[in-house]
Amino acid sequence: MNEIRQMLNVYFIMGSQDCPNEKPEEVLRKAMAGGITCFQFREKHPRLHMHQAVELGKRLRAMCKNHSIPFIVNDRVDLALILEADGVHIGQEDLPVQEARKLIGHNRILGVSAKTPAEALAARRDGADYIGVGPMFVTMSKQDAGQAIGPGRITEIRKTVGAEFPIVGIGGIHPQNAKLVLEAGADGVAVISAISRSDSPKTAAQKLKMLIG
Ligand code: TZP
Ligand code: MG
Repeated sequence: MNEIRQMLNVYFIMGSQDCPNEKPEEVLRKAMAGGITCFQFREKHPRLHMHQAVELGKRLRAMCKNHSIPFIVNDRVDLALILEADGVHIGQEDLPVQEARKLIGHNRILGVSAKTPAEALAARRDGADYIGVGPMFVTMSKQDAGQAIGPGRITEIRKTVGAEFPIVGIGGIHPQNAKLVLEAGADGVAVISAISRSDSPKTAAQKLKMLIG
């Protein structure tokens, strides 16, 4: 449990759609130099074919392996298995948590998005290793993220699932507001644009890392 809570400290999420100026490999290289503790491959580019996603995923996966950074795949259990990922992260509209667990087994990490205490409890009951709660703030990186729910929701969910259960906040988080999410009870912050669209992905990651107590 503690290992997963640490892994969530600075959780960088990215796909080719999040990298307008540079290759994803280059952005990930810089983010790793800045000290990210976990990476999620979240490929949503409308024009990228699945076989291209596999090729990109293989390159990013290899980079994470070389740096001992856990590599998590968003949404797709098949892609996670193909890439020999360390885990998969699913939302409320994806596979049922128990079914995803059956497919990935017990040696891979399972993350689940939860917006409410009820969703958080169900995710924990059905086998999630951690939950992602958000959007904390307004986000430009996910069209259907819904309204910001604010760090207060983390405090509420923390009370419901207990002090030990791993929780990461997500959505509109950057170095200037991350402290609010951590103080609310999150073990870490998950970010896309704060790193991927930064002039210096490395500095952005470093700044987030410095906030972790
Ligand atoms: N899930 C909830 S908000 C979000 C996801 C994937 C997007 C987070 O991106 P950003 O750029 O850190 O706001
Ligand atoms: Mg999803």
